Amino acid sequence: MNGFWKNSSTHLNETTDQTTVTTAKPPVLPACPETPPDLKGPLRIEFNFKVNLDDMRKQYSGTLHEGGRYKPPDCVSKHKVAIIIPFRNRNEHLGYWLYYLHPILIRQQIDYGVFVINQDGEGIFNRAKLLNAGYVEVLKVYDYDCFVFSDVDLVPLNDRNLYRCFNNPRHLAVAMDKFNFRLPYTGYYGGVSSLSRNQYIKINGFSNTFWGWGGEDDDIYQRIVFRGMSISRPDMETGKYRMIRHNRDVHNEPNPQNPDKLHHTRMTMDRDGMNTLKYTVKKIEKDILYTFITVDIEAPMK
Ligand code: UD2
Ligand code: MN
Repeated sequence: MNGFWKNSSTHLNETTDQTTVTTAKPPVLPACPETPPDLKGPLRIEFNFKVNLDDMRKQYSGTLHEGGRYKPPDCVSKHKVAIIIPFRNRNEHLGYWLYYLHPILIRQQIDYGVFVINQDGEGIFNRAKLLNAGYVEVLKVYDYDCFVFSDVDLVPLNDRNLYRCFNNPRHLAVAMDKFNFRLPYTGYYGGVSSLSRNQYIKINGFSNTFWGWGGEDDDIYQRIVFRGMSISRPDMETGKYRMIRHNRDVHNEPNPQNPDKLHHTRMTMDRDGMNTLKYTVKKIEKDILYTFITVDIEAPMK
């Protein structure tokens, strides 16, 4: 038994001589308030220093549970959120992400875990397929009911941008510095988004077939619209983000076939998604700051 599980409803107190067994009820925690009380609003975010993960590990050892998981200590959160990050070879970005996001997520009083889904090998990158694999893997860990899908290089500039689920699929990264803090187009759904379990199931998850850079976010947008849902978004002030500057990675070139595939989403979405997902888990590493899951997604070579 450890502190992480202290929200569970009963535990047994046994005396040593076995004669009396009493059931002691732990103090009942109140529900967390709908609006977290300690949010700061606009934040200052910079990427001009080196993150020391070992310092962070020490700093968070009493707060986070192994695997990068957290529950508010004083109240019960109704938001069980898995944060899923598609990843390969971006350790520096992951450092900044962890540095800035853990304090924000803690202030937001959610019951969360951080899961980095690392693509194994040198094949072509596939962001959406990694997100699908992440969805399946996190449900083996805990009964998550909300999934936030985040690029590793995006940090919110306002902690009122809540990492939780809403009545419709949510697009969180609406005002990025790289797009001059504007939405590049109405159907833009890239960067950071959240879907509840039901919303994700309704759209058969994401496509597994968008290899390389581009289009997979537009495909997700279309799936949502074709299933009769609309997009929920924060206002443009709350939804500000900074993206860490970077070059295009190797093995993630724009794929000229991807834009054309968007004409077929309506026809193919029922046979390309969570019901056709195939991958193998190679390794699961639990750090205090995150769970790192390496998966083989059968990526073709360039
Ligand atoms: C944009 C979208 C992104 C996605 C992508 C098209 C923004 C801010 N984001 O990202 O959501 O739709 O276009 O596919 O507009 N990654 C790795 N290693 C790699 C390649 C990618 O970790 O080698 C991960 C990482 O989490 C990264 C994400 O995939 O942030 C998206 O790739 P990107 O950052 O290279 O592409 P970008 O910024 O154009
Ligand atoms: Mn990026």
